[in-house]
Amino acid sequence: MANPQSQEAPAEEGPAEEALAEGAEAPRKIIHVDMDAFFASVEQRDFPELRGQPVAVGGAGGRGVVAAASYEARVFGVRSAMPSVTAKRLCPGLVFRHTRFDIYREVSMQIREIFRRFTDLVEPLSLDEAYLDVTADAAGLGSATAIAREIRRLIAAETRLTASAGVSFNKFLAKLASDQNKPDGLCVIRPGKGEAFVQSLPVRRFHGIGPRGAQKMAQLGIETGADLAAKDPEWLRAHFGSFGETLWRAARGIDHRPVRTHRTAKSIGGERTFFGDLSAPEELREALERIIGIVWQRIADKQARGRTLTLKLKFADFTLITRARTLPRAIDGEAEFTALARALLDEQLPLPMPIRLLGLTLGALEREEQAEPPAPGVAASNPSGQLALF
Ligand code: DCP
Ligand code: MG
Repeated sequence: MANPQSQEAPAEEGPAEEALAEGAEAPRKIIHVDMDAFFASVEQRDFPELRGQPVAVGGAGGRGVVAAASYEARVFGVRSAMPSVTAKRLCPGLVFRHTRFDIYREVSMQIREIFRRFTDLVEPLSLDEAYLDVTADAAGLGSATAIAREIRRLIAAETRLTASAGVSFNKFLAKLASDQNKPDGLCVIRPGKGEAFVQSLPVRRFHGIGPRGAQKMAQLGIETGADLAAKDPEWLRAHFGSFGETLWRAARGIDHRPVRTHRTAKSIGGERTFFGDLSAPEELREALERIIGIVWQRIADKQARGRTLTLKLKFADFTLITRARTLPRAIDGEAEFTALARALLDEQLPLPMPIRLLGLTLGALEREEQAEPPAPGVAASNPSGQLALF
């Protein structure tokens, strides 16, 4: 990121207040499934000469970055988002492949179809991962763990790729669990064990806390979930604003967010909190472009269509404004979405004061099944319907 003072905070998406009151709902059974070294594994599957080799998928050129690294490449320290030149230096034998998005999308559809054999409550996070609410156990397998085992078996059989799965009673823990025994792993965090599990982990493992977020936390003396749990809510709010509440809950393994399908979502959005406030127009525009990328990816993943685009700005003094534009029809593709988002921001410039948060939400979504009653486990009265990243 250009300005080290405005590093992305542990980005939050959707208001923390969205969470329902503790104990308001019956316990859920959630599975998080995440494909192993996804793009790289697809390449190794389709090109047998790549098997056992350190493989990076992405741009090999001067400014290219690694999108995915095979586990053989990770031994050398090669990672996603690393400049390809760095990767090549770490691993001189690294084989680069170009991305083949059409194939990855195909596999993504295949795994989603497998998920839907077990539940309608599937929330894809990206091409290679999804949350499933299997509380209802529609297939009658008896436990969420049994369902996760069966899903992993079917993915291996039908795609010849491996996936890791995490099973727990909320999304936050299920996602941590899927990462725990990667690759080709399964991890179950049972009720009563969430808090201890979270507290044993470094905070950089938490979804929503990126490398820079972790760095900022380290400067504040927070390395692990236990360090985070030791901080009181006021301290967290003082340092992280409204995200502090989410952190407080995360440190205790608490997460009330329901699994949201595209049918149950009323809006799709994303927002970013900055550690340093932003004010320069070029910084703001750069930050907006990143949010556009993240939010559009989510919209595309869910194949959602909507008419209203809302820009959200939180100023340094915590005042919040939203500015929306509604079209008579659904926003038509990424280019129109991007143009509308840029126009909404440009209309606000110059800002009266720096901002600490920038967000975009697509609302007035077209419903796939208009008359569908709320799905089990989804709060019908939830006012926001926003997805949450963390
Ligand atoms: N991806 C990307 N750019 C990134 C991160 C990921 O293009 N910065 C793509 C390539 C990955 C896919 O998304 O293969 C899935 O991302 P994951 O974070 O799940 O990473 P992998 O599936 O590659 O590895 P892991 O086994 O850790 O899940
Ligand atoms: Mg993955």
